[in-house]
Amino acid sequence: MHRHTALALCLAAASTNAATISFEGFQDTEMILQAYNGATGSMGSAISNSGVMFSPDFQVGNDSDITANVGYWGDTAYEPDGMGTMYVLSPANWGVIDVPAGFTGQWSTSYAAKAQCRIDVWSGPGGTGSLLGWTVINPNAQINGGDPNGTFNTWKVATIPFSGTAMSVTYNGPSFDVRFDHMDFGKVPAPGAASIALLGGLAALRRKR
Ligand SMILES: [Ca+2]
Ligand SMILES: [Ca+2]
Ligand SMILES: [Ca+2]
Repeated sequence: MHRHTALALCLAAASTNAATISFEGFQDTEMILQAYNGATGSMGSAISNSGVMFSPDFQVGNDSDITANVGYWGDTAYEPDGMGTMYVLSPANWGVIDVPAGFTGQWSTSYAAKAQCRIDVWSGPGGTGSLLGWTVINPNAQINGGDPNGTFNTWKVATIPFSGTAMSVTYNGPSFDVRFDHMDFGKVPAPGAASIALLGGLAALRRKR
């Protein structure tokens, strides 16, 4: 098979049922709700039709340095993707993200945590079916400061790989104390991407010699 044809097929396969959520374009403290599912969040923001639905427990905070929204909700710095991030505001310390069309391979997110939470990936909607994968997110050192302010300013990536098809992701943990950004559903870093980087590296090495 021609190399370019193989690459194109590989990219097409990787994009099936995949979505990246960056939490940009919301009002401060807006519930995300159906904003990534062809409708709107609680304050009318419509983002995309990616087939991802958030229970009312999930809200967006915009970096207060940029939006002049004071406080707590946008108390972030060095966000990995824009200036909006997601937090949970849940009396039950629980929230669910549904993807009715399903996604495969892995779920991943950037996070800045001041408290521990657990994320589970389920085969059915609403946190039902088989538990396909899970991770515990632990606090990662948060220090004050950044761009120029923000006490959620140290970011890491959490990844849950799994087999089969997932239809929901649940959050178990406190309100406010974990911030999320750049959340990927079914986006696996393609072996092709690594190969291209490797080839680039080899080419650079050759040029140096
Ligand atoms: Ca920022
Ligand atoms: Ca900031
Ligand atoms: Ca963002």
